[in-house]
Amino acid sequence: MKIAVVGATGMVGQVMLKVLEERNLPITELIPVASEKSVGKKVSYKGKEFSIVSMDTAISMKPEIAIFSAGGNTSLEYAPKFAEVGTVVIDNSSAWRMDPTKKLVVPEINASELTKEDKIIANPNCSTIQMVMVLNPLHKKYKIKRVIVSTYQSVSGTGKAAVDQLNAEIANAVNPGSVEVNAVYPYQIFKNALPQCDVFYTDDYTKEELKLMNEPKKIMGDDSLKITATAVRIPVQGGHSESVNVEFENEFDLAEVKEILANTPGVVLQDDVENKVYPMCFYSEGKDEVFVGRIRRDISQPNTLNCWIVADNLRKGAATNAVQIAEYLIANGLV
Ligand code: A2P
Ligand code: 11C
Repeated sequence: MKIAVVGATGMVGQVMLKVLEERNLPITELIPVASEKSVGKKVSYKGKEFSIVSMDTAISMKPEIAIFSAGGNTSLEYAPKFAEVGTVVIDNSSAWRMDPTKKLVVPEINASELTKEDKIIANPNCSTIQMVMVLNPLHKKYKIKRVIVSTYQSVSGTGKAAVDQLNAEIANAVNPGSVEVNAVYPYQIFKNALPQCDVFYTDDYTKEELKLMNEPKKIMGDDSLKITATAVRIPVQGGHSESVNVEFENEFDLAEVKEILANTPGVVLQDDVENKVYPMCFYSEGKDEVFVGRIRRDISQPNTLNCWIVADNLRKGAATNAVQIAEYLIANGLV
């Protein structure tokens, strides 16, 4: 199996290489791809060095699968070119997610929709993935009426430049003026919480909030879901956290909710307030699972609960989910 990783030098691309290695995919040839300026640079995989190649070289090598994380414009331009030579593209950008001709996949939820005809498959947004992993099993059992989500998102979701901004601001707090700050956010992020993730779009919602409001409907296959979101950037480096309020059509039993989540593959229940057990981004970093806790009734209205959902945004939120799609394609003979 020839697999190309497009954007192999980037934050998500680097994690993809790590996840591919850990999960031991049957790769006979790894093709790392990045922009022209990186051609010839080395990346490591399974203890060996691999040279970065250009897009055109990678296309000429006709990989069976190409996992993209190189930005939306790169995907729009190049994913169809890979598809034309028979490659199945798994794309981590937002470019194809809401295209009705493309599938938007979280393997635990809707991988069974995939067929041999799908040549460009979209990987959802990080904050969406962790939320639907928890919502989907509960929706099946109690039918969700409305969701109110507020996110607390790590700077790694914005990329390396944002991680550098946070670290520079921390260094300057200790030694003022010691490090140059190249700000990617409109304000300082250290000691701050920015109620803006990505750019403002329709009706004064940000692009990130609209992804949270629209992508779950497609993944869970239910347009009737009502979701409203507020996305906030906080000064943490790895792991997004979400406060989620869920109103159901039907009554639920709290113990049963916890049991359902404890038995959901890919979800880890961390819910024992007496012993101060609840999910935290600090501990989610480097893990592939989605963590859920603080599950409690919303006592202000019937059939409603609150919970706290945490995951590593670069892992299950991006690289791991994409690699799981590749695993599904391979296991089911779809490539
Ligand atoms: P490069 O390192 O050569 O710029 P991040 O999301 O961390 O910013 O990373 C983006 C990734 O996408 C990097 O690996 C980057 O490569 C790659 N990339 C950006 N533009 C292109 C392009 N036009 N063709 C191929 N790879 C690209
Ligand atoms: C963030 N969710 O944390 C974004 C990053 O659509 O894949 C990923 C953007 C996307 O800012």
